[in-house]
Amino acid sequence: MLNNQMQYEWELKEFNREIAKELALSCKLDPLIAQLLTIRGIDTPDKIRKFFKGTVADLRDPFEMNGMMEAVLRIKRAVDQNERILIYGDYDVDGITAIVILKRFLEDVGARVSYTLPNRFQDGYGLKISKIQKEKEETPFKLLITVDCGIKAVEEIRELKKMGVDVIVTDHHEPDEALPEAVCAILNPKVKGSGFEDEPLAGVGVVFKLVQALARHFDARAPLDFILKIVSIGTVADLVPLLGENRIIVKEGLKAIKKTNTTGLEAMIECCNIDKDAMASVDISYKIAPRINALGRLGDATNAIEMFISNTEEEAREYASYMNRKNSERQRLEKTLENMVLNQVDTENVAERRFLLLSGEDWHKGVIGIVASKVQKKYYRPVGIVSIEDGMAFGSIRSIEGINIIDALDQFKDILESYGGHQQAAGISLKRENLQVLREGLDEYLRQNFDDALFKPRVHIDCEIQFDMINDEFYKRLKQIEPFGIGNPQPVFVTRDVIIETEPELINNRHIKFEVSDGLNRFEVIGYNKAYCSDYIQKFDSADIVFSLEKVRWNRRTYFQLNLVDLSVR
Ligand SMILES: [Mn+2]
Repeated sequence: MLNNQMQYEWELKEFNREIAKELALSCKLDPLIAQLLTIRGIDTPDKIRKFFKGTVADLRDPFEMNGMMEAVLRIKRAVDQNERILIYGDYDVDGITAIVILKRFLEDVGARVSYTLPNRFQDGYGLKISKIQKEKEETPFKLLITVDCGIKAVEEIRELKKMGVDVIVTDHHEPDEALPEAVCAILNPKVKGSGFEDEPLAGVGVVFKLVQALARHFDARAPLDFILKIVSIGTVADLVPLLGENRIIVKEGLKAIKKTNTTGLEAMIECCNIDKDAMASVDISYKIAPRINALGRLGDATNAIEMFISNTEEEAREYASYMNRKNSERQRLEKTLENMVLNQVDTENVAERRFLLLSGEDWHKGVIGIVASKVQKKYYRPVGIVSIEDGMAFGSIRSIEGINIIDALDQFKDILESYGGHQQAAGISLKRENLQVLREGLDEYLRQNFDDALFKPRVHIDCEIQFDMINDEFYKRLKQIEPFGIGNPQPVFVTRDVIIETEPELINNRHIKFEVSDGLNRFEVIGYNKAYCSDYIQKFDSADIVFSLEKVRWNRRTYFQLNLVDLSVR
């Protein structure tokens, strides 16, 4: 268990001082901003220009992606010959938004197109032949385009070929050694030689490149504003690094959201209570994404697609409020499962284990992933939550920084029926009788191959600052490096030896609020979900404090607030 006093190991991020100094001079940057950028790998004048000034014009030529021309030509043929196209997607935000933009664009250029996506409970993740077969009987099609899935569907794609279906795979998941054969094209930045290995695009980002290429080839004007809005939502929700193309996409997408109205999106923003003019990437990750994902988690994600493409406000509002209801239902299910899981953890000797595997009969598969994340955060080690149904185990694993869970699962290929995903999050299925082997085996594997220090949660601190540096000018500069997300996190600061001016006040029994100062400058500190630190803080008069900075507007007053990350007494 973590001790209450210091939640994290503090680690001051390292950076090359010489480079930062040079950049500050040559690009006329505030030294602190130059430092933050160097830490984030934005360490040449060209990278800095693109970081601040990058626009759609700086996006790379989509035809540099391997397979792009083949994909475009096959789609062109389908449109010319009036063949029906089926888009096959996924039930998460990434998959949904990918369907939305591809469908919209293809329809605009006159294609006959329909879409389908698996049901988490009936079909599970990825290409499912039975689903496609049914679709084909209802509305025959010759070309299938996968979005946000398909890279591992070697068998299924072979089967489709036999059925006379041509396949274009667009995906961003880690490929196996064997790629699907006899496909028209594979678009996936993670495939060796893709030409886009250094761009960590989301599934919807890959589709965006395809749409860019199609627009050029068809000489059509893509509805760029609409597309960027949708792509930015999928990109932020899928937790890919917000650097390079992704940064441009999200920045421009957020700008477009503020500038113009899109029926479906307005309804979504309204039902999330988002202040549109101040909308930021965090609104997508904390408000929009969970609501859209709730649909897929509870069954049918089609409603989200229909919301995004709905034409009337009334219709869009109905979809949005349905989504809100589903989200509440999801929260309830999540809480119930979380309690069951934590009870099970209590019976374990957590400190002794490197891998936690919790399982139960018929646990709700839609929420096992979120609960796995929560348990991972609490105990800070890879966590698997598994639902057992008819002798089969279906699970979701969340890893920690520095441990690639896909590599780890590779060691257990023999006992896994299927597995896949990303370095930090994976899905698995296996026979129930093999659960114990995985549980002990993975624990042992992590013990053998990874340093103990990895299993201590750490906070990465960008730099030390003094309270007298915090002012409007400073804040304005910080805002310029938004949008924050993976790869470009919100800056975290440490200030040493501050005076704790007031006792922590509890808010809703979950959060705390208190004031600190350096003797001259006084600030309010808010500790979200840090009520448990209250007694500890009370005992001291001064401390080192780790925080991120926020400017809040409250009752016509604006002031700086320190969002507490951690605190330590000297
Ligand atoms: Mn994805």
